[in-house]
Amino acid sequence: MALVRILQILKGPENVSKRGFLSHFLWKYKSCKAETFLSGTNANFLEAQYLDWAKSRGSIDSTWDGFYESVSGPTLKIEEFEDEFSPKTVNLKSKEKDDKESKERIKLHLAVQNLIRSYQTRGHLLAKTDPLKLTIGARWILKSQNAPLDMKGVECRVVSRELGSILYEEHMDTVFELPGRTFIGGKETALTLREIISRLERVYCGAIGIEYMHLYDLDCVQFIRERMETPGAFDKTIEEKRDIMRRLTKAVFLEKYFATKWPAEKRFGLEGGESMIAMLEEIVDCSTKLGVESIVMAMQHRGRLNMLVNVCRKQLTDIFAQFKPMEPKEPGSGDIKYHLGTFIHRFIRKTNKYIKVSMSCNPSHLEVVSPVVIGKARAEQHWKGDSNGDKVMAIIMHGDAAFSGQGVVYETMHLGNLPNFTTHGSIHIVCNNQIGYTTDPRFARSSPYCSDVAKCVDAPVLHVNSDDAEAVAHVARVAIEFRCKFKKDVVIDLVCYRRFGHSEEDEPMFTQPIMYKKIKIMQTVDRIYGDKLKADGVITDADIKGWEKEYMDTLNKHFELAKKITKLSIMDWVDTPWTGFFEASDPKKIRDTGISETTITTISQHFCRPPEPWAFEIHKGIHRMLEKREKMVKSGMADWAMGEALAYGSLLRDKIHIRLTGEDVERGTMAHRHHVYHHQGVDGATYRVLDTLYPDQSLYSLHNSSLSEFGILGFEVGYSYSSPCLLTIWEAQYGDFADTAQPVFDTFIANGESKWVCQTGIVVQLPHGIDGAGPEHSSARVERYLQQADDDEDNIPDLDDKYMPLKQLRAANWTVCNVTTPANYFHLIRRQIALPFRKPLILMTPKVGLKHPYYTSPFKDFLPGTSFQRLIPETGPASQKPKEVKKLIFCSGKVAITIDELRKEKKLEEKIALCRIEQIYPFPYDLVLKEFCKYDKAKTVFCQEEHKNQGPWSFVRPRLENLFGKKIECVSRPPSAASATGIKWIHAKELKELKENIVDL
Ligand SMILES: Cc1ncc(C[n+]2csc(CCOP(=O)(O)OP(=O)(O)O)c2C)c(N)n1
Repeated sequence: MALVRILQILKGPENVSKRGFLSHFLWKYKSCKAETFLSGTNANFLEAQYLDWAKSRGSIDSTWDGFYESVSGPTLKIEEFEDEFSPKTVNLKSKEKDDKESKERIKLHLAVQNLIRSYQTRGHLLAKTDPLKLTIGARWILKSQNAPLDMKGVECRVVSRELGSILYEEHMDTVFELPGRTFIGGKETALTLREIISRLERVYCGAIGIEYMHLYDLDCVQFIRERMETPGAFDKTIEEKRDIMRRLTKAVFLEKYFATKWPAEKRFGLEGGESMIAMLEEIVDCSTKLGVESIVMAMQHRGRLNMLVNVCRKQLTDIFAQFKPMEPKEPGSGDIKYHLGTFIHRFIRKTNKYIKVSMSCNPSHLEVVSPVVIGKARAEQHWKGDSNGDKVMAIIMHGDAAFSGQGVVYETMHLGNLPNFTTHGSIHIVCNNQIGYTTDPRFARSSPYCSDVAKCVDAPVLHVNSDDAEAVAHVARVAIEFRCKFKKDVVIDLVCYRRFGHSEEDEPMFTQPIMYKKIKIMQTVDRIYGDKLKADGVITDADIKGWEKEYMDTLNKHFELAKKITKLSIMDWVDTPWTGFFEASDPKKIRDTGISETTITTISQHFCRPPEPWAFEIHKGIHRMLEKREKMVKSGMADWAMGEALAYGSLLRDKIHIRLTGEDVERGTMAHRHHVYHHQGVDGATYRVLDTLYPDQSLYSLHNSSLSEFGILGFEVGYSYSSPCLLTIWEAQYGDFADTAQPVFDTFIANGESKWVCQTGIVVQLPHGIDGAGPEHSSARVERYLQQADDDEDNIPDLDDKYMPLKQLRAANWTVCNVTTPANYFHLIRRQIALPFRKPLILMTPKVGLKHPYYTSPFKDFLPGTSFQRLIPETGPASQKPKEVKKLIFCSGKVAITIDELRKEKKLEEKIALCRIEQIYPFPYDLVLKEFCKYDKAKTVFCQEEHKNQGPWSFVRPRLENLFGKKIECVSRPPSAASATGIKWIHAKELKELKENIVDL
């Protein structure tokens, strides 16, 4: 029936060409049911075959009889339908011609489809995103192919091979059906090739270059395609245009003002990239529309002051005051003005909503702040119960050279989809001024774009010409909408230029003369956009003058006000205030860290109890471990793992949220922790032991991390800034691997408080010990953390002051400990929260030998009244007759076991007294002196298992000598370049010599 009707209709249209009637019909009448099985070539084939069959049934295979009977019915007379246009299969020549022409048309259509796809995929290579017009993405490809760099005909080679090989000028006015995977047609379903290309060029090769076809999620692809391709998508209302103009005016005039008032002051001006402000303002506006309540931001130096003023709405007075030398109100080193942070609850007029905007303090070390701010955002999501990132979002701003050069960018971005680290999408904005200090991009990266790292984390990249203000605003809107819809990272590459040198002191013509000749003639973006709007009749000269005057008046007013500020308050620049915490704590008191017997019983028994066997099948080895643990508990003892569980468990009960991450922390590198059991029969099913201690306990976020120290430690530091009611712990797999996160220690943990009054109570656990494991996996390099201690070795504190230990802690930049008993570990961890302030804790933890009796403590050492011991004094036979002691050994860490075992073996327990310095920094002068005085007849030495040029020796030596007023001997391994030997024989020899020296009286 259908075919007959088709043939009948085909007789009608006059404009039917002489070939492919059926396919033409299908083309034109797409809604026809036949479309589902008839198309192009097979329709032609069926039509021709049908005519053959109708004339003589035996002429084709009899299996077709049923089909043609069903569609034609018995009464069909072919003559009635045949006409001059019907395919004449008898005429072989005509059939061949038809086939050829039909193939040709298919070829052309496929070519057009490919062309569209090519633009979608590669059009960005031709996008005119460089305001200086010096480069386009394609240039990089041509260069790598050693092809000539002239841009003529470049599209054929770089974007699409169809143009000029299949599609020529003669096809330009042919109408082609648009495939479903494009929105360029708007309501139209077919366009001429000329129009198709023109629209593709406009979308993909104009001021915006889009990389999105690599995305795995087709919905993401489709979303961006629609938001970019739909005709009119970039259009702005008059009000929006005026807003953009006003924002540009502020951004440009603020930089000009700085330059006029403080021409020689370093500020890393935004000149050449001012539209970044309009971009951020658009993002902030739109985020409030989309439900975002808090934006956590990080950014590098470039344009930071402008951002602080015009986006974070920091008072201009405060910024201007920063330009003059002023005595600070608070102690600390403070920081330069373009490193400081702030936060504000901004009211957005357009949406009638408040949004919190915070800018994180950051160091000069480019990109170190990136993981920190991600951690902060994640923590804020936790506190707000924002499990899907609807309310809190991170924005990170980068420089082009840093974004492509710094590995921590990847270490940050790869966290994007990890369930326990994701912030549900962040916006990355690269202020791409096409230069890094004095280095050209071609010497700074191996890929066409500075943003290419984004592709391996499945993020779309929107490149945009900063001199096209509306394109900038559009890209901003697409980015925020994408992030809020898909909760994935998105990158904006704001291609701009740097009007002056790297800083205000630099002369760029030394190194980039050609580029800077071009830059000299560039107009500012407010002028460019203002001229455009004037030409379009959207604004007048008077509007522009009015906005400029209004802003200049504001600037002048604040300039005058700034003169009245006489003292600098670093507190005014805090980005994450801990409201109420300090006020509520007694500054002279460390709260008790001991816990009741009931708590010990509850936690210890829970920690021994396996899950119900019918519900969860655990490994036999875990069963055995739990049985042993139970016996231990019954004997009233706690090992290292139990000490830890008691500390964490009791804090969780006290509503302290704990987050512990690191490589393999769930089991523990030393296989001692086992806080997560894995079902032996059900893949992925886990039992998290400490999650069910108390019904109303806090969240215990224990997570194995990716293999990244820099990224994860940075993240956790950021997390720890979020609240004082939180214990954040990062554990290195082995202590020395923490050195790959060195910038986080150097620029945040060690001095964040001193620079920015940002406190953190982060605990960094570093498995440490020289035990024959080789040069690595041995020493956590305690000497480095001690070397960074903010402490004067010549200044012995007032030992009669009962508050001395607390004062020491308050003044310290961090604490460095190497504890030797589970009870002391327990108290130290709990002390982190019991303090009336927060301090980072660098903690050397044991690696092997955790089953050694030394690493056990009786439960009585956890009870109320007990506390952290900064020094564990001698309590054995030597302490009974101190005057007979020949040698007093101060040490730190597991070498105490060696000394203790050795003196037992050599029967020297009465002759050698041993004192363990558990808290190395702040140095426990009072307790050390007490022991020294007690054994005043003994020779005093310091013993360490580390090599002499490493370990705590160089730190403790001057302190001991200043305290005792005499030289002290060091018993250690000899100096060494490596932190341990990899040769067993040497290890044994070193140990033998160390032992000989220990017992040498
Ligand atoms: C980790 C690190 N290495 C080197 C520097 C020194 N430095 C400061 S700015 C800069 C160039 C940065 O270029 P880019 O990222 O493109 O930002 P721009 O200054 O151009 O905005 C360099 C090398 C630094 N601050 N941090």
